Amino acid sequence: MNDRIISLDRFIMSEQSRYGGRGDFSAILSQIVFAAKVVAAQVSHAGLIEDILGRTGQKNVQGEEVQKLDEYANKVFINALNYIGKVCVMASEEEPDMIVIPPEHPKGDYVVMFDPLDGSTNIDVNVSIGTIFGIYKRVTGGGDGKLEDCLQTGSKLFGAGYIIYSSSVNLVYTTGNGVNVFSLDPSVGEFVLSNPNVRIPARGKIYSTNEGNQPYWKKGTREYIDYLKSERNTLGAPYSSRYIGSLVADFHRNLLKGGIFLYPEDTKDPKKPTGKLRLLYEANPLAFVVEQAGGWASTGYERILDITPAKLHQRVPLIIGSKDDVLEYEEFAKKNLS
Ligand code: AHM
Ligand code: MG
Repeated sequence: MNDRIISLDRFIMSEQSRYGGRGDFSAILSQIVFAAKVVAAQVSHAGLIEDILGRTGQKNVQGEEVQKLDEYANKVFINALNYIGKVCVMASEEEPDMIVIPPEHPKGDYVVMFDPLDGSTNIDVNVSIGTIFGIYKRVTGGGDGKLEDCLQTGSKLFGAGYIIYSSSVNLVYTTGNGVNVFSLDPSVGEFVLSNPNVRIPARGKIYSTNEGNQPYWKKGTREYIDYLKSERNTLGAPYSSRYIGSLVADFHRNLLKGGIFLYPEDTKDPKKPTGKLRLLYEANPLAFVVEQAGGWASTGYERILDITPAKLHQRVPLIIGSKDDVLEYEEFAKKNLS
């Protein structure tokens, strides 16, 4: 075998020796990788399997229709992590409450937050979707994990990442020492390092937002997007617009090419005045990844990783990507406050 090919297992082992761990975190990551492969296999068959594709007719805790593949992915990740003795509690975007570890299994020192299948409204139309995860050390003593283990600020993340199910399957993760991208080689069923130590450009040429929400945006956001589309901006030329509508896919493109993603606060739905995306399962893990790659993530008013969560399914405005772009957005947003 070509010794320049670095498998994910080899990479995880070398990282473990760097931070002197006992292997608990590595075991969690290996289970996430296993679950990702199982989900990837189902995603690639989704168009073929009638009872997987499509809706269940039920609503999830966010009041949204649940897709069958969401439920499937949710179960796969729970079942991959709940018996290994390394996790004390989990929480998922698809579950109303914390996920307790069954009494027959030992409890560990880590807490896992995840969105099992983000962008799931795109499943039916064969657009990229993803899984997002964040991993914390527990703050409570021992035994079953508690709500306070789940409600930690993002700055306490021990590791975070995402998987993107697309023309190829990528796993992107960080343990606070840079960001690495792995690609699944389907011929051997293993992830191999494809983009080591990714750095996001300080400024991009792409903005990514659901512009259909413009009538509901605050003045600062409207002025910022108009500015990007003009020749008055820092580039001296209009930015390009790219919006897939799958956070993981929009984020991944901007991570590699540079750019800014915005899901700002809006007045469209009075029940969601602070935007759509969830702090624990979406914003925090991606904010940790982007900062590790040299980027920035903000609500427009404060750093995402500094927010103290008040509840499991808390939503936040999310402005994330190239650092200079996100900081420039903050100036527009803050000016609008006065
Ligand atoms: P989901 O977790 O229910 O899939 O919703 C999150 C998704 C993100 O992937 C994406 O950025 C956003 O919702 C798109 O929302 P909209 O359709 O309002 O533009
Ligand atoms: Mg989601």
